[in-house]
Amino acid sequence: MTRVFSGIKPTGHLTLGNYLGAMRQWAAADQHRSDALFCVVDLHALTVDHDPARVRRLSRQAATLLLASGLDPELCTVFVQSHVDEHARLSYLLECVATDGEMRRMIQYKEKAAREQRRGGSVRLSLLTYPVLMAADILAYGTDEVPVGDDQAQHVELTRDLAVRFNQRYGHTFVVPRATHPRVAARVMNLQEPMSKMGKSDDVGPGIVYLLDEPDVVRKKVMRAVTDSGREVVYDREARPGVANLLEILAACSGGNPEALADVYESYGSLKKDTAEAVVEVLRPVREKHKELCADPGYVEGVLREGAERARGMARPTVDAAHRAIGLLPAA
Ligand code: AQP
Repeated sequence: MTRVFSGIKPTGHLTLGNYLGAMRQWAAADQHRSDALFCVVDLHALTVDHDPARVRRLSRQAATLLLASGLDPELCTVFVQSHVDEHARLSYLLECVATDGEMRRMIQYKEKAAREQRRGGSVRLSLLTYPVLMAADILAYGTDEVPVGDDQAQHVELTRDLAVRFNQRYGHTFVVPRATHPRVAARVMNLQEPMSKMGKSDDVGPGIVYLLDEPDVVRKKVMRAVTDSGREVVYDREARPGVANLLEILAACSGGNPEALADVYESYGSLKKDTAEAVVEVLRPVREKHKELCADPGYVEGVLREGAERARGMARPTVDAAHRAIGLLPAA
């Protein structure tokens, strides 16, 4: 059976981008057709300036939202990365096959390092090595497929390179995984800055739709989305990024395709109105389920406890094999 692994970082409140680019597909498709693991990758949240209590809160909220979005612990494994030591163990071994140059070429590193400096902070070493930890997350489970948004494609490519290099140097140890992306909305853009990805820890808050935003807040954000100077509704990502973003969001929420939808609308106003309603409807069941789950925190804790136990059992044989292959003495 195909092994699928993916994760979500508790660096902020989860967004419509996280949902349309990743979570929705995990719940609707991946958990049903594969042996899948979904993880709150909390160690990755420590790579930038963070408040410990907030990370803990956001980790619990992210886990709850994964379940609210439809992940079923009977079908897949849901857990928190730091509860499974194998991730950090394998990360160090992979650091011994990765190079400094490779890390510095990562686009997300360049963007996030620049942002930390803009905010007056320093760049943590873990921000540079973050893609290696992500490779460890994936490789520890013998993963075949990594369903992610577009922005993670370069990191999955690096994971493949590290797996191949390790296998060539030390003998076959890792499955070489591949990334899969959704057909539409693989990169949802910020509604106020449609040339930038909608990211949960961005500075441009009004351009970000959060999964737990009230319906009226969602409507307001979509109705105020920046559009382009033209008047006609056309789907052109380069020349009309604002309108293209709305068409993609509408297509992802209503099941159409962005080019065909462009022909249906004669004004930006009606496109925004329908997009706002479509987003409100897509998020409604998630918000409702989230509320239900919050009333039963013991259930979520139990899912995470069992998930971590299962994940540990799956990761340990591969990480032990890597430990031996690279030249370390097995513990007696
Ligand atoms: N805007 C997006 N459009 C489509 N997919 C997206 N994803 C994130 N943003 C978009 C996908 O969501 C999954 C989880 O992402 P993540 O939380 O691990 O980290 P990220 O990609 O760095 O997401 P953010 O929201 O931009 O976080 P910050 O601001 O902290 O860096 C991934 O599959 C991702 O592709």
